[in-house]
Amino acid sequence: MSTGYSDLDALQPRLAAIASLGPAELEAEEIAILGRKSGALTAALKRVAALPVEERKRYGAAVNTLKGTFEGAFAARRSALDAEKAEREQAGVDLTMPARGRWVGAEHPVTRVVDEIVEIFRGIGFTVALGPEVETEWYNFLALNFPADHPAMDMHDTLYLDAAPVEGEPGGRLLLRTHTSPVQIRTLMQSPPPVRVVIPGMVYRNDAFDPSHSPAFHQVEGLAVDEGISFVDLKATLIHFAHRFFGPTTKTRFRPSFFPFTEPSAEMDVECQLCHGSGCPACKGTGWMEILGCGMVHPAVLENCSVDSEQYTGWAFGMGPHRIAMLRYGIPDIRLLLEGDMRFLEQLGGTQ
Ligand code: 2NL
Repeated sequence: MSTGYSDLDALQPRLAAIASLGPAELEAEEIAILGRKSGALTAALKRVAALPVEERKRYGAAVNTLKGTFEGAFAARRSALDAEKAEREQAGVDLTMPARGRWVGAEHPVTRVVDEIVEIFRGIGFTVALGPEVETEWYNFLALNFPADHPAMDMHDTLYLDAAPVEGEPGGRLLLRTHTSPVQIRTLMQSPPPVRVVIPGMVYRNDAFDPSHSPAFHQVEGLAVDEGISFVDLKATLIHFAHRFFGPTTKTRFRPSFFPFTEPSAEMDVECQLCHGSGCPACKGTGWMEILGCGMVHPAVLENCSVDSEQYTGWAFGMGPHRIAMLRYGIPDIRLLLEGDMRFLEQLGGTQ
């Protein structure tokens, strides 16, 4: 309620706040308002003497009324706190007992692996690109130089949508992307070289669950296209990646392979992370573990994206972060990374 004096009205919010003060705050506030040396209302009372007689009466009365209200509020809060304290003591609550620890959560091991991979490539000038998970046959297969009768395009391997195809282009059937390569195709079509991108994301295949397969899994792909890029750039960059990710002395090797979208193609192995090369059940006695597929971008893929394959060359890679997390942490079954079982995740999680 207004007293008609702004210095007194300014104290109203503090009056209202008393009901939620703790014991120490209550004591400090009482001194700040009513204290004999420097209390706000004590100071107001001292000003009364300096006022003209008429004013003195009215202002003095207003100060005294407010003082009474504050005194009442302090007393009420004090007895409420006393009652709470007595209740706690009776209930046997020990406020000095340390609180129970809380598990605040942690990054999923696959998320951590994806982030680390992306950060290593960002550190050498790659940018990150993302794209749709529903794609057309053209972006997912045909632009990547898959022949129209390639078995990967079969319904047994790829999840097609039960929806009308995109009209007016060959390969308009809709599907769940089986790799993140269509995002590289979109990137190349949109921005002319030089291109250096990494693409993390979910991909889908018509696979049943088993220890090393899941119908939905993560992939990270990378692409570098520029003038004068050679297989030396591919090897140097991927070896740099392996040294940053697995440690600077990690041995690597490249084996010839085949993908429709690269020529030549290779698979890259790192020394087994469990036995470090001597041979164990995890690496089937070979001492090596495959971490990615890679190769020089096939000229037909560049031409499909309207990039002149006489002027430009490039290399690309693709890897499965689930697989890499399994190699790194010695996880025997991919399903452990997908089921969200806290007993498993807590062992790897640490706290955020
Ligand atoms: C693997 C193999 C690979 C690529 C992905 C790619 C993308 C474009 C052009 C050429 Cl646009 N290549 N990506 C290249 C080689 C291998 O993935 O085993 N992934 C898990």
